[in-house]
Amino acid sequence: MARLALLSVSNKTGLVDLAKSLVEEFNFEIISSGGTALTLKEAGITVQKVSDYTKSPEILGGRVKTLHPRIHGGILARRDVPQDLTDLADNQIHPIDLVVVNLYPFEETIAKPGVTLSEAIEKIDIGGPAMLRAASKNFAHLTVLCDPGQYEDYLQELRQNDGQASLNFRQKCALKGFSHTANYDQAISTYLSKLSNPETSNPETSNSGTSDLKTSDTESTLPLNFQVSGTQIQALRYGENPHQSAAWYQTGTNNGGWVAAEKLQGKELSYNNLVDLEAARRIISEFTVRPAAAVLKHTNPCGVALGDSLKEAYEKALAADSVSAFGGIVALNRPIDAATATELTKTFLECVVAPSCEPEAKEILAGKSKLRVLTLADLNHGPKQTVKAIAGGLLIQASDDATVDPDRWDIVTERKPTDDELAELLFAWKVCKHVKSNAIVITANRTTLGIGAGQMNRVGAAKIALEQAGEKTKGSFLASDGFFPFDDSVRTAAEKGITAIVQPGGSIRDQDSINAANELGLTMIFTGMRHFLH
Ligand code: 93A
Repeated sequence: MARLALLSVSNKTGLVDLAKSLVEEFNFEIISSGGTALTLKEAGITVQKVSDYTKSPEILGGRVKTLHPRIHGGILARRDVPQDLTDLADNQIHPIDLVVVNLYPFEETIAKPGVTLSEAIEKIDIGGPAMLRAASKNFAHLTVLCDPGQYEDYLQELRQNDGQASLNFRQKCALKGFSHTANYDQAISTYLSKLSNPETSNPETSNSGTSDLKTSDTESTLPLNFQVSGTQIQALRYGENPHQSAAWYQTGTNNGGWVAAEKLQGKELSYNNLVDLEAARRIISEFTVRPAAAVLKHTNPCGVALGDSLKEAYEKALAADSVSAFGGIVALNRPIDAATATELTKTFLECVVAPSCEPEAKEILAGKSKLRVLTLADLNHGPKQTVKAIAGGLLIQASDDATVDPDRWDIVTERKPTDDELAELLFAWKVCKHVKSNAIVITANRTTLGIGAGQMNRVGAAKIALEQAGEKTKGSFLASDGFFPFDDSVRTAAEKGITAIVQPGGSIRDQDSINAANELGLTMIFTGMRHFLH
């Protein structure tokens, strides 16, 4: 038997031309579901109906057309696994070399005015995604096409490679296949979530005009199933400044994150509050083992500390830079207790967030009725992507949520850090990860002493951090979010009394910095991973 191609498409654009080339140029045999087979027959192309090939009629009004072991066995069989080939032979299944599927037009259907739920449900494709996913999974052995725009590229690929698609080409097609089914499922869940939550589908509060910022099927390996559901959670009084309008939108259909946070008291949340709270959530989620507190201003931490109790951690974080803490955002990684609540009420703060709040603490905080107090049970659950708008588009990247893993660190100096020094460097590095670049963080006793944030050169950041740490730099620790291009930073640090440094490494002059650290008796670590934050 010739090579087998399975064609089952709702959008029949380009179908006939593709099929012609497959048969005439590359000697494929074609099997197709009912409507596709009819189109091909009418164009004079030889095709076998899937129902004839499987000897199973299409049933349930078309709900079951291709869901059959002869189809899925042919797609999923590994051509290099003898048992798979035996299974194919025993069951009279032919391996399928090409799967061309595009799905029922679900989104087009629900966009029609007055569409009923049952009409929408009938446009949820089951067999198509099953084939797309199976074929994408088995890209090592076959090609999957889910978009008429790929047909010509595929034919060119065959022409250039003796009738075979290369592994690289097949892998790219598989990625597109999975992106396609992921976006498709996202559209269905968004639709159903709006139905089950009529409040959010209120035309007054939803903005369907700008909804569905779906990714195109990119070739990126990032998890880009990014989608704005078009549901407004809240109109905000204004944006970063009073002349900027702003609103808070929900992404996807999962109501987690800040949507699920409980606001116990305080003034309305502002745009800047939410931006700062998210930065606070990210930094506090680094610390789970000991009670931790972070005080932030304008998304940068101004004080971070660990303590034996939450109160102690907060007091240390506040004292780290009590001037900057005024009007700050506080994140805590333990339930707020009465003792901590009492301390919180002593300073003017914008917001406090913690996993929960004890009843007595609630009463104490209520004395500061304007203070926004939020509880967010799962502080560790962040978005998988970050988004920035640029002229004409959006930049989407995977979040910097790589776990800090000291086991992969490289101690580059003759003097090795003690366990306690290593723990302090880990603390400094975790804080530094959440400081705007260029970032320098100086710490001691699991407390920040000086933070240089957002400077245009590293020397400037170091200057600010050292100045802030003042006399306390003796025996302290330094973290830098980027490598040192020269040895001057190491020399200045040592002069001020810093004894240990953590930095990514990676400069062509790394050895100069290592030599300086050795000469001055410092211990230094290269993390091998940088954490720029812009
Ligand atoms: O109703 S389904 O979910 N059940 C199936 O078994 C099935 N197999 C293919 N939809 C199914 N399809 C879809 O039918 C394909 O994804 C494609 O969109 C469409 C093509 O049908 P036809 O060839 O009859 O026009």
